[in-house]
Amino acid sequence: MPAFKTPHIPASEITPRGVFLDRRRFMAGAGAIGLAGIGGSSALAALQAKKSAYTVADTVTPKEDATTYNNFYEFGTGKGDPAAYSGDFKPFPWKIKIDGMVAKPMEFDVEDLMATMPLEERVYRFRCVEAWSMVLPWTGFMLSDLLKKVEPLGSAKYIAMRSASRPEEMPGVNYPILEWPYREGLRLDEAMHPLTLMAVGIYGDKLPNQNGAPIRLVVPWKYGFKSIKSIETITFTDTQPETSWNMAAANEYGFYSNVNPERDHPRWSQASERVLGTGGGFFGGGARRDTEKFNGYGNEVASLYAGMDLIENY
Ligand SMILES: Nc1nc2c(c(=O)[nH]1)N[C@H]1C(S)=C(S)[C@@H](COP(=O)(O)O)O[C@H]1N2
Ligand SMILES: [Mo]
Repeated sequence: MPAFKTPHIPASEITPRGVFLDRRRFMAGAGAIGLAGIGGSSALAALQAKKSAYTVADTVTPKEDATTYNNFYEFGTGKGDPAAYSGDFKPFPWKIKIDGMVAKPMEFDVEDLMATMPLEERVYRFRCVEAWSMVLPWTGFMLSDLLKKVEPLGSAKYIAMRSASRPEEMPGVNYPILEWPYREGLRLDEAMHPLTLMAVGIYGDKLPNQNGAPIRLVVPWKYGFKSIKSIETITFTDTQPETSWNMAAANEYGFYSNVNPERDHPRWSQASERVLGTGGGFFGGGARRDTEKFNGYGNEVASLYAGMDLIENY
């Protein structure tokens, strides 16, 4: 990636909410994201985002790879299926409903959110549990900024999220591959963490259907399956929510699913990963790199798990 000058970022944006950032890593990448903007598409005007200090210096994965090699089982289990079979999916108009243990249950129109929420562009590392990884420029807002609007009750401890399930538009949900609708959850402190992003775009443009249009979660220190796509409902609860992958194979996929090179998947090592779009090779090929604990975000999130056994709580 060519070297670009790092843009001036006001001090107020460098440590949002007083959270400590590894500036060496995050700042070095802040310039690179300008690249997506310069070559940007016309839809960029619809997604006005400021550059975020929550940006890693890693080389961004080519768009071609990130939009054609996907997991989105509602459209099939093959890596090429989501791009091939999501053409009938209609991401707009879209409502997202937030309810459960809150003072003000609300429903939001996603195009309104795109126009009114403080959008940021953030380059994040993303690590799939299948031991491949990528680096994507997301456009989105902090989930905490949305959750605060519904005034969560003090008794709420988790959020449960559900994707759309539309047999007419999503061929995969006609087969019992997973529990539909796809469901995921987070502990409330994880959900409120400033790194937890609600994404509405990638590469400066709206999300392609295969990447979770029109709105999906991104939790960069957890395995990719926690980052639920095409979200319809968020429900506050006081009990740990069920998750589709845990229901499918509880000994393989836990609730926390923090990236952890020390805890192998029962069927493969998690010590290293294939970086999509690097090192030549074929469809989905890529050079290997060592996997970092919390996917490299330990400075920001390790304190959430102080005192927890992360081998037991996988
Ligand atoms: N609704 C839904 N969300 C999902 C999935 C899915 O099958 N259905 N797959 C997950 C997995 S395993 C990964 S690795 C990421 C892939 O996101 P990407 O297409 O942006 O790479 O989406 C996650 N979110
Ligand atoms: Mo994944």
